[in-house]
Amino acid sequence: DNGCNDKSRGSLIVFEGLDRCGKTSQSGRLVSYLEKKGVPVESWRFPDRSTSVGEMISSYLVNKSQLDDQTVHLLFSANRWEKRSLMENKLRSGITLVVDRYSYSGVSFSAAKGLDIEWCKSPERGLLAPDLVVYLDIAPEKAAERGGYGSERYEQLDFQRKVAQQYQTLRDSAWKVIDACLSVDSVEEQIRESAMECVSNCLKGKPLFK
Ligand code: DGP
Ligand code: NA
Ligand code: NA
Repeated sequence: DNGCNDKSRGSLIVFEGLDRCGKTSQSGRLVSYLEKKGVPVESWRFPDRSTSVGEMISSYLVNKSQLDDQTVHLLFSANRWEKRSLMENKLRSGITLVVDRYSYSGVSFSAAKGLDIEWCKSPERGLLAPDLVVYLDIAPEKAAERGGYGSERYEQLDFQRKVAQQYQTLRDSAWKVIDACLSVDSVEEQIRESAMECVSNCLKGKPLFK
């Protein structure tokens, strides 16, 4: 692969944000919308708890196992790596992937624990770069009020505050930051607009690799 691809392809659209920011429901709504528009699309999420690496992550998240911070960081990353070639094949075959969490979660959640951010970024290098990152922006306090957190390891206000700070250092030109406290319909409308623009650029042959 020479990294030069001018053929039309699917888009890699990633949703990021704090726990309870509304990502999961908004990404679902976007997938339904794109389907209605006739865009070939699949809904994905990370961590993908269905693989054996994903099972280790899941057991850690529900506090059934203990792993040190570096180890779990590398497992989350491995969980993305094990899907990399499948993702590339889908994108090249014209399928748009709407992904709930990706490398930005990987870096933010681990750096929030105090791990060195450059160390956190390194295993993510070489994964596919998203065409669009929808960041659903919400104050940690507001997210915590939304029906409360579940019982998973990271769902605590103090920790989510640190995650929010880390996310801010990762913004790049692919990011579309949306105020998650606007009405559900207004958030959805903004996401639709950015996503349709993204899909059309990829159909025009935006390169898969930067
Ligand atoms: P979710 O299934 O989207 O609710 O994610 C489960 C939890 O794991 C959530 O608190 C976010 C966190 N998380 C997601 N991806 C990563 C990652 O790559 N690294 C770390 N450390 N945490 C992650
Ligand atoms: Na969660
Ligand atoms: Na979620």
